[in-house]
Amino acid sequence: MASKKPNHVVVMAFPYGTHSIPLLNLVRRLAIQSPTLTFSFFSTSKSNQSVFGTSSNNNVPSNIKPYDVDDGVPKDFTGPPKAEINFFLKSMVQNYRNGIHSVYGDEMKMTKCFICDSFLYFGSDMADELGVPLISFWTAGPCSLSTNFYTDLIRQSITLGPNGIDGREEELIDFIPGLSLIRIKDLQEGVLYGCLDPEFSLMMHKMGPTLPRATAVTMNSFAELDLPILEDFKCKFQKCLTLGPFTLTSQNPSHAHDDPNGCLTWLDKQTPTSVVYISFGTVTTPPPCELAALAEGLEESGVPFLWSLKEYSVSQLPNGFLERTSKRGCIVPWTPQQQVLGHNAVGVFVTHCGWNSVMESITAGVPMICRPFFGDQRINCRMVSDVWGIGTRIKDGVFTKAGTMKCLDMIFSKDKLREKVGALRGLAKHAVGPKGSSTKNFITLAEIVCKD
Ligand code: U2F
Repeated sequence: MASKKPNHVVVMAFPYGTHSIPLLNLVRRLAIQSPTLTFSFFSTSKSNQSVFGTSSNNNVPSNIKPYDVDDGVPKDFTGPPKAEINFFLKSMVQNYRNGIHSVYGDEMKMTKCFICDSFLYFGSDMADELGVPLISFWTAGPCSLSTNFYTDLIRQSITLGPNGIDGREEELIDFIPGLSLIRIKDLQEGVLYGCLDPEFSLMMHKMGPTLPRATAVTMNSFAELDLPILEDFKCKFQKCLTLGPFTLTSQNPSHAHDDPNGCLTWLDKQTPTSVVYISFGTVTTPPPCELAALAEGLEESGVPFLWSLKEYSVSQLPNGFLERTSKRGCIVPWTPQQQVLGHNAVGVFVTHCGWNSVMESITAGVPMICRPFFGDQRINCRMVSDVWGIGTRIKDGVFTKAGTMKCLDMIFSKDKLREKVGALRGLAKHAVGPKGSSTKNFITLAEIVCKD
C-alpha cells in the first residue's frame, strides 16, 4: 500500500444464496480492465472458500484478494443454517468494519471506491466517511428492487385491517412505475405483511433509503427487459446501470464447465426441445409432498427430464419412481445449469424463480414453469408469466400431479411462449454487444471505479 494515489477497491459481499458469485463476476471484469487496482473481496470464510476455492474459479485475476470477515456464529453453535444467518445479520455491521480495518489499518485512505452488495446498506456510511464513491450491486431484478425501494410508500398506500391481506391478495400495486401487474400477494415478506425473519426485513428496510446515496446502483439485468422500472430508477438514483445478463458477459462463467455427473452427455442423447429441466436453486427444496406430486406428474407425462435434486431429497420420491423412469430421467445433485439451459435438448425449465435462474433461462431462450417460494421469487414469477409472457406459474401455487401435467402440456404446445423468450434472448444478446446498453453501462461503471 505504498502508492500515493488511492488504488484499493473494497468489495463487500453478502455470503448467502447466489450473491457472491455474480458480484465476483462483476469485480473480475473490472479487475481485468484495471490491473493496477487491487480489489479486496470481503466475505465470510465459508463463502470465500466456496467462491474462490473451487477449481472453476481458480483463474481469478491476481489483483482480486479474498479476505474473511467473522460470520458472527458462536464457535460451539450447532443449530440450523437459518439461525447461522441470524447471527451473521446481527453482527455484520461491526464484523465488516473490523475485517476491513484488520486488513487496511491506517491505510483506509488508500481506498478508491466501495463495491457492496446492496443488502449491506452500511456500505454507504463507510464510503461517505472516506468521501469515495459507492457502487451498490443488487443481485436480483429491478422489479424486486423497486418494491424494496418503495416499501414505505406501499405501507402508506395500502392500509391493512385486522385480517391482513386476506381477501386483498389480488389487489394491484399499480401506483409504482412498471409494477401495474404485480399483486399484493407477490410482494416479498416484510414489505407489507409476513416476515421471513425480523433481522432480514430490517436490513431490507434500511437498504431502501441508502440507494440514492450510491454513486451507481448496478444489477445483473439488461435495460430492455424492464424499461418503465428503470426509467423511474433513473430519476431516483444518481445512476442506475444494468450490466447483464452476466451469463453472457462473465469472463469465466462460474462452475459452467464442471459436469461431474455427465448431464451434458446425457442431454446429447435426447431430441431437441424435449427435456424438462428442474432446479430450485441453492437455498430451497420443495416439501416432500410436492416433490412426490412433481415426480408423479413427470412420470405420467412421459417426458424426458433432468432434475437437479439434493441427495437427501431423492429418498422422498415415490417408491419405484427412479427405476420406472430410469430410461428417460436423470437425477443429479448438481448440474452445470448455464450449459444445461443452453443445450438444444432442453425445452422447459421448472424453476423457483431465483433471479440468476431467470436470467439464465432468458439468455438460453427457454420458457419456464414457475413455483416460487419466498422473497423476490413471487414477483419474478409474476414478471415471467404476466409481464414478459415467457412462462407459466404452477396451478394453485403448489405442485400437484394434475397441475404439473397441465403446465407441461401447455408449455410444449404453445409456441408463443418460446417465441417471446427467444425475442428477449435476442435483446439480451444485443445489450451485451458492442453498442448495447449493458456494454455502455459497463464503460460508465469502469470510469467511476477506475478513473484517476
Ligand atoms: C437466492 O437464489 P438461489 O441461489 O436459490 O437461486 P438463483 O438466483 O436462481 O441462483 C442459483 C444459481 O445456482 C446455479 C444456477 C444459478 O446461477 O445456474 N445452479 C447450478 O449451476 N446447478 C444447479 O444444479 C443448481 C443451481 C434467493 F433464494 C433468490 O430469491 C434470489 O433471487 C437470488 C439472487 O439474489 O438468491
